[in-house]
Amino acid sequence: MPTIKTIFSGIQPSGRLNIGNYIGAISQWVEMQSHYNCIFSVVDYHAITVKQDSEELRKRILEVTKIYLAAGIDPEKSIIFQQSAIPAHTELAWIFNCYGTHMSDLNKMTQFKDKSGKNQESVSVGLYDYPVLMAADILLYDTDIVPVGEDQKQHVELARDIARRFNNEFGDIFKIPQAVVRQEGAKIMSLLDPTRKMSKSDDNQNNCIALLDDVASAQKKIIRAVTDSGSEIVYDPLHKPAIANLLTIYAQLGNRQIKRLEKDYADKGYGDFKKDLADIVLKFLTDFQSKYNKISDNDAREILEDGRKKIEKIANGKMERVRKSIGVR
Ligand code: ATP
Ligand code: LTN
Repeated sequence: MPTIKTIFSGIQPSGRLNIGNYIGAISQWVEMQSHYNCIFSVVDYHAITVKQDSEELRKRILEVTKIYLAAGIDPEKSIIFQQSAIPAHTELAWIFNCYGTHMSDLNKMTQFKDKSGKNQESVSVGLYDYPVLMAADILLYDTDIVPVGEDQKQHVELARDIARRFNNEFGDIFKIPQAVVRQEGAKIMSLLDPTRKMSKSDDNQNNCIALLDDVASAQKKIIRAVTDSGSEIVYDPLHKPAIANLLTIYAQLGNRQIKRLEKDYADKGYGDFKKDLADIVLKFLTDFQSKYNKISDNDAREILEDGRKKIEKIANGKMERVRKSIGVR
């Protein structure tokens, strides 16, 4: 019998989750959970690599959990847990800091460069070390596949390198994982600047449609989204990045093919197109939020606790092997 593959992924509770997180990551997870062993984490120790307000963070951890559930992650099929509830993640990250990771690896990470900007000397060491914690998350559970958006591919590549180096030194302890990125929608761009990723920690929330946005203001954001020169509605990311992005959002949230949309809008202008897209967004968010509002904070707490119980043994088993292999046991 072929063994069922393991999927691991996570989102940081660091801001208001948006349709980029949904399209690039969560919607893929929902499709995968019927075919694989799935583990989805609320990666709170990743969130604290940048300053968080503690009350806000506590609230966001439950919010992200409820978003997973509302999006269709089924706790009967998938394990949902909070990263900080399993101390093995940070312990393994420390060990990987010492074995398997080189300074030169982390110096190459584009997310660190983007997020630290001009303040490279004053940002937290945690932000720099962030990909090592991510490698620990993934490798702890013998993960085969990591479904993520485009921006995370480099981090999964590093997890592969760390696993290989560790295995070379200590024997066959970690499985080599693989990133899986959606063909369409792996990088949803900002509504006002289609050269930048839509990002939940963006200071200007007019760039993003949050999953919990008030639907009327979400519609307005679509109507105000920038467009490209010309008037044709065609998918051409190089020359028409704004329209390509809006077409992708339309296709993903409205369950249509981009080719079909191009035909449907062949004789229409940007105004009609954006008005229809605003309706698609309204329908999607209304439906999503009605599911979200039925889930209580207590439901979320219970699900995280169930997840912790289910996963603890696996993490501890792997850590025992790791501790023995490096000689601390
Ligand atoms: P932050 O701005 O706080 O770094 P983020 O919006 O980039 O947050 P993450 O928590 O880093 O979100 O990402 C969660 C998941 O969502 C990852 O798999 C990431 O690749 C995916 N993702 C994030 N933004 C987008 C986007 N604009 N398009 C597609 N996928 C995305
Ligand atoms: N770095 C990821 C979040 C994350 C993750 C993971 C994703 C932390 N650990 C393990 C997949 C697997 C991000 O999206 N910013």
